[in-house]
Amino acid sequence: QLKAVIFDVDGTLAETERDGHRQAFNRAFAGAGLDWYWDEEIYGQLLAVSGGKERIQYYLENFHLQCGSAGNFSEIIDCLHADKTRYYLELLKTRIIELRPGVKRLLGELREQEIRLAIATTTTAENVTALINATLGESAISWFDCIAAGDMVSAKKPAPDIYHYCLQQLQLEAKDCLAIEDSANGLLASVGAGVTTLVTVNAYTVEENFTQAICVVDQLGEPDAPCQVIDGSPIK
Ligand code: XBP
Ligand code: MG
Repeated sequence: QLKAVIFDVDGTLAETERDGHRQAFNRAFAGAGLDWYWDEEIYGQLLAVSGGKERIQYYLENFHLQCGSAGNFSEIIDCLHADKTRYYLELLKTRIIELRPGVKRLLGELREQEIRLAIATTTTAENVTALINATLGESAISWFDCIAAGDMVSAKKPAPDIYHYCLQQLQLEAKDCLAIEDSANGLLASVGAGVTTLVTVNAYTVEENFTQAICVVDQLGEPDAPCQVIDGSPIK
């Protein structure tokens, strides 16, 4: 019997990447006097690297250090990422980022059935809280028994660590849970921890490989706009 549903955040609860995280990264770069700019296309490629700090590191090494050694940029990256988080939190206050279809409905139905809720995400806990507050109200964060986020583990998705951590916090076994993810990296993480996973794709992830998912849908669905089940084979 299902005891808990573990939700990813970015791309699953809400479309936070293109007009949220991406914009915040660009503001942090501009604020630091860097001429870096992540357009939608580059950002789509960079999403293959989960974790904002890891994404900046990858960009630096692959787009700016063609002939030199990577060196140790961790302090600069930490600073840029802290600025980026600040801008993202500001963005959530000023711009309305809505939950994806079916998310609020599903959370309510799971609560009614006393199925526990949890979060397993690569982004920071403060970003999760701000998104939940902005979309569901300040009391909604208490609906979640565990917020497993960001640097609580050292290896981010696609590593399974954040799911292992979440299961440990919930004191549940993988077989008692269902994960909901939007990306191949997320799916690798959840399946890697042995958690059966439903995938709800979005524009950035629709062509990825989801063959390990139990089911792939275009969105979580509302009674008047049901979800479509789609093929999760990679399009390349
Ligand atoms: C989300 C991410 C995050 C966000 C940015 O992946 O990869 O890096 O893009 O957040 P998932 P931070 O949905 O699989 O958790 O900059 O806070 O890392
Ligand atoms: Mg995601």
